[in-house]
Amino acid sequence: MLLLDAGGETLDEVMVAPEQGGFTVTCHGGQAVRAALEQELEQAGFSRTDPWQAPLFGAATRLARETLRQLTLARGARAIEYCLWALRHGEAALLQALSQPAALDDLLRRSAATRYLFEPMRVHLWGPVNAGKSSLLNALCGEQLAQTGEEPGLTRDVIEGSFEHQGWVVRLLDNPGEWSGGQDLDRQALQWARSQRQGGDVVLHLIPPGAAVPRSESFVVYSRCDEFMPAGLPESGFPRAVSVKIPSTLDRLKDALVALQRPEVSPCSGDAFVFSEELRDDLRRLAQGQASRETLERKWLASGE
Ligand SMILES: Nc1nc2c(ncn2[C@@H]2O[C@H](COP(=O)(O)OP(=O)(O)O)[C@@H](O)[C@H]2O)c(=O)[nH]1
Ligand SMILES: [Mg+2]
Repeated sequence: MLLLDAGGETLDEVMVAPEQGGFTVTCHGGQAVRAALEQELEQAGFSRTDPWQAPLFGAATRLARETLRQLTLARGARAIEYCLWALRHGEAALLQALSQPAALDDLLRRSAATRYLFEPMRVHLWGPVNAGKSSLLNALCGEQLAQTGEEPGLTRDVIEGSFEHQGWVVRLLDNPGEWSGGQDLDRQALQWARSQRQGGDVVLHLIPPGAAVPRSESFVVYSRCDEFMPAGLPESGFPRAVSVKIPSTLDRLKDALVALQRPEVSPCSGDAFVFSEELRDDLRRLAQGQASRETLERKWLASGE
């Protein structure tokens, strides 16, 4: 979590660690920084367990505790912004949700997108050897993570990287290429990568110039498009064309990937504030008439110790 001054400059990085019955918040700086942080936390409904010495804050409600726990898992600017919003407004948003059980299904559906804030989307790069998978991983992540080159079999491991775009973190997994040559080791590597692919959220199938498009792949990316640019592609979404030599194509691909996480759901508007699995279950039960509003209010919104 970053602590900013009124002008938006970063003052300090604040660490939050869960503790028994509350949270320890650690920051650098002097009395003024500490006082400002304490004021923020108190406004958000937290109180110090020992006003004189201990720096331990006890959360006012179960919802606030969940939110702070979630803050420690947040990846990327959007996730952090979202948790800070929920610290201030989550209780009001939950109260409103509880008073409208008919609208709960809709809220829960929108809230599913928040999963990617805390567990970034896993995107597998797939396709024939020399499609440019490893080069694309390196270019998107801005780091030399994987070896690249024309010799087939250079990538034998699943290599992981990540990037942040529009505040969302995306995890990328580079895979060995599909080819009929190679040794046992290459075949085993490919088989292992295939099994790993099941655990991903999205598979991008890279099609180099001249290669055929496999039928079942939904996210087709024409790679090395500086060599050959296919005609008739849509402005946004998939299929798209990409080249590591044309930065704008990399940015548009990042846009398309982030769009898959449904960021049109604005987490900081009360649109989708439900990130706890347990709270989701409780709200589902309320929508189905299996739980009462009072029980949920007591559980999530009552002031704790
Ligand atoms: N012109 C061009 N060459 C590329 C591009 N991406 C990769 N390459 C080249 O294609 C070859 C294979 O790239 P690599 O990333 O190792 O492919 P992989 O086998 O799919 O991982 C290398 O010589 C790269 O330099 C691209 O966008 N444009
Ligand atoms: Mg490779």
